[in-house]
This record gives sequence, structure tokens and C-alpha cells, in this order.
Amino acid sequence: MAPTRGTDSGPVNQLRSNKPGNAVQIIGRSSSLYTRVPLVVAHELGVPYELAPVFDLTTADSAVYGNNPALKIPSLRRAGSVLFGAENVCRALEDLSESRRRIVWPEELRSDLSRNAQELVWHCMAAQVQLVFGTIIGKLDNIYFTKARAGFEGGLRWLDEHCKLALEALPAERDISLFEVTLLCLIEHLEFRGTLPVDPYPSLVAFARTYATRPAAQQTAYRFDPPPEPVATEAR
Ligand SMILES: N[C@@H](CCC(=O)N[C@@H](CS)C(=O)NCC(=O)O)C(=O)O
Repeated sequence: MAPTRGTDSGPVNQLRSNKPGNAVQIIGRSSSLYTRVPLVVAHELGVPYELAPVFDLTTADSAVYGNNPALKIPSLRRAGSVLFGAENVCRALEDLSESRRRIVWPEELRSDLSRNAQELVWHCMAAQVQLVFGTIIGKLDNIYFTKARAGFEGGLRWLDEHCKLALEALPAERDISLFEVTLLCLIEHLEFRGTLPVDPYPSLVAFARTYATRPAAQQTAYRFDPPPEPVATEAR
């Protein structure tokens, strides 16, 4: 379903009723790896939300990040409160949801292999942000990023070798799992930003290609939010 313009700050997803005031606000970006995780979950659960885009990630003004003192996205604003971080936002969306869809959370992963897999997805997500912010935005290249890239590639190699088993180990009675959603968002972000080639990781690519066919994935495909229109000034 095509997003419509929000009241003041961005697109509104209209999965359920879209009465004014009904949608929560997700502060983030359509191009952001961590933001996409709760966006996918919101679509899967049918929770209406309004995206409040953060256009400039270089600013150090916490107000721009919904008053997150860590200067990070995403956050969730609802009922006068702000909640920081992708996983927190996903859990709050489940609380808000009227759907009975079953989400598998990380605490349900029982084996070392499953727990390692989730840990390495989180690690690779953080490494991706480090590389995008440091090397693409900051135009830096030094031992800090060389080591980050090596650990990132090591994590991806491990995930490529073990993702089949990690996916098989997920409880069969589920609609989604945070593991699958975070893995999809990670692999597609590599391709979107071009930080590392994905060809060396055929199992991860195969998973992402399949998971990307879900409507919730297609409705949240990465893109850069169009900057706000400049306010027209009257000629004197
Ligand atoms: N711990 C946070 C990490 C979020 C994060 O790193 N977000 C990235 C965008 S995908 C960000 O805010 N980058 C800006 C920066 O690192 O300064 C979470 O789980 O949501």
C-alpha cells in the first residue's frame, strides 16, 4: 500500500485505520539499517505509524533525534513518551498491536549457535553503521576501520556458513523473528550502501532474496527520504 503524506513530517503507513492521532511516530530514516527493523515489524503487525525523518546524521543536537542523548535513530514517540533503540521500538510495537501474530524474540533462542547468530547480526549491523558513518560520511580510512571491516567480514562469513542451521532452529510456530528481520535489513543495507560485496555470502543473499518478497519488506525498501521543500520567500 502506498504511503501517504503525514500531517507534518513524513509518510504515514495506512495498514490499519488512520484516524488522526492514531499513528505513533517513528523517528528515523527510510535509508537507515536500524530504522528499517521496526518499520518491517510495524508492517508485519499492522501498526500504523508516521515516519519523522532525520535528514542530517552529522548534527549533534539531540532534539533532532527525538531527544535521544546518544544521537542515534530510531526512536518511537507515542503518548508523550519517547523510546530509544530498534529492539525496544519493536517490542513496543508488539504491545501496541491488536494482531495476534507471533514474533520470536532473541530470548527464545536457546542454543549457542542461535544465540551466536543473533549476536553476529547485531555486531555486523553496528559495523555497517561504523563503516557508513566513518568511511562514507566521514571519508576516513585507518586501522580502526580496517579492523572493523575485518571483523565485519568474519561475522558475515560465519553467518553465511551457519544461517541455514540458525533458521532451522527457529520455532516453527512463528510469523516472524527478530533474527530474520535484522538479517534481512543487514544484507539489503550492504547492497544499498555498497560497503562490502555480498557475493562471498551466497546463503545470506539467498535468504534475503526470499524474505524480501514479503509485503512488509517490499513496503519498507531502502530509499533516501526526499528533503523538505524549501519555504518559499515572497519577493519584495
Ligand atoms: N543501539 C541503537 C543503534 C542505532 C544506530 O546505530 N543507528 C544508526 C542509523 S542506522 C545511527 O543512528 N547512526 C548515526 C550515528 O552513528 O551517528 C539501536 O539499536 O537502535
